[in-house]
Amino acid sequence: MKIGLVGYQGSGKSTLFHWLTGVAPDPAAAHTGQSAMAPIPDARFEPLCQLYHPKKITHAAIELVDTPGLSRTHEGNAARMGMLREAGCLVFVVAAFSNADPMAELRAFDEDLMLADMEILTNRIERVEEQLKKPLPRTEHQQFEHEHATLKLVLTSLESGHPLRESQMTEDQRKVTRAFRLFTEKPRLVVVNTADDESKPERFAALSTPETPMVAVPAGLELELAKMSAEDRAAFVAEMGLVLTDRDQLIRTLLTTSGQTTFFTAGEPEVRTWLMPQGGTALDAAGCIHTDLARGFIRAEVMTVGDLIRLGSEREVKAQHLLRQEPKDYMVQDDDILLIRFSV
Ligand SMILES: Nc1nc2c(ncn2[C@@H]2O[C@H](COP(=O)(O)OP(=O)(O)OP(=O)(O)O)[C@@H](O)[C@H]2O)c(=O)[nH]1
Ligand SMILES: [Mg+2]
Repeated sequence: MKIGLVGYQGSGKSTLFHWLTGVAPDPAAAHTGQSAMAPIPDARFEPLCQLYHPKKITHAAIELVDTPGLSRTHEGNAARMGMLREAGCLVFVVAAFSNADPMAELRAFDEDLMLADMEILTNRIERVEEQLKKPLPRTEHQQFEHEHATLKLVLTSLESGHPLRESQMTEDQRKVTRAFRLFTEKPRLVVVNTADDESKPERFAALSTPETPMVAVPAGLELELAKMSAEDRAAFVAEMGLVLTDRDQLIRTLLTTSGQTTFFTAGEPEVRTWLMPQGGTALDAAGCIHTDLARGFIRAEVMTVGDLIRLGSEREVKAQHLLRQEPKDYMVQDDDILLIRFSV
């Protein structure tokens, strides 16, 4: 899933992208957007590697997209919106440096996205209404009626300020809306890009809501610090009395906000995490590794990292009957180490 860094021009999206992925954005690609992967840090690798001494370590990675900034005057935004729609999760980057008003910026940006959604819905509703006037086979007519009712519902709720991700919709209704890739349906996180000398980042707390978490980061400063050698950085941080932002924590927040999670596979050849949607099954996990594993799935052998580290060896985990045999529909947990048994 693509996680889009979105916001108005100059809010610090490219700076944040550079810091999180370690990839410097190419200015020539600024108008089309560009993507890079950010490996997901995980403290559990270290004890696992001490057990397995693997030849190879592989971190699952989230995909971040540095999107072109929207214009505050709306000029040329239609084309940029199309790029933003491709993201499955939105990170609102809001400037809070050089006298910017982050609350006003966030409200205005959110409103721009809502208006764009409303326009799509209104246009589609008009088209469907035209169809409904025509003589159509019964099932087709019913389908249009269902679409019409659903889109009307969503539009009404948007107009009254209730975004789609907060509303209780049936799976049937979601099927209708999914095709439009509405902004209001995407999970989101707010990143407040603070000034280097911001002393009270907690004053931005009002920018978060229960369903939209907020993180305050001096992205420009963090990027500069990340470019320094570890020694210089430590000296600089001590001298200036800075508190570094936990980049690892932010990447993990992006992982969960985007509705994704990871699981482990472990052995002497490789210790590895894999990306999968939250709530995925053992069969989904097998498919993440290789389609052959899903096709020939027999069962998953599962132990937790916690048990393995505590007991010190796979043999001891087995002896304590903590190695489980799980079927296709087993719901994979974040601490699971999976071994997929399959036939070819
Ligand atoms: N003071 C300060 N300036 C910043 C910070 N982050 C970015 N800037 C400055 O803001 C300007 C824009 O930063 P970018 O990261 O390119 O912003 P952007 O959101 O990618 O901009 P567009 O791609 O044009 O939409 C640059 O001149 C940065 O130096 C920050 O944390 N503090
Ligand atoms: Mg940029």
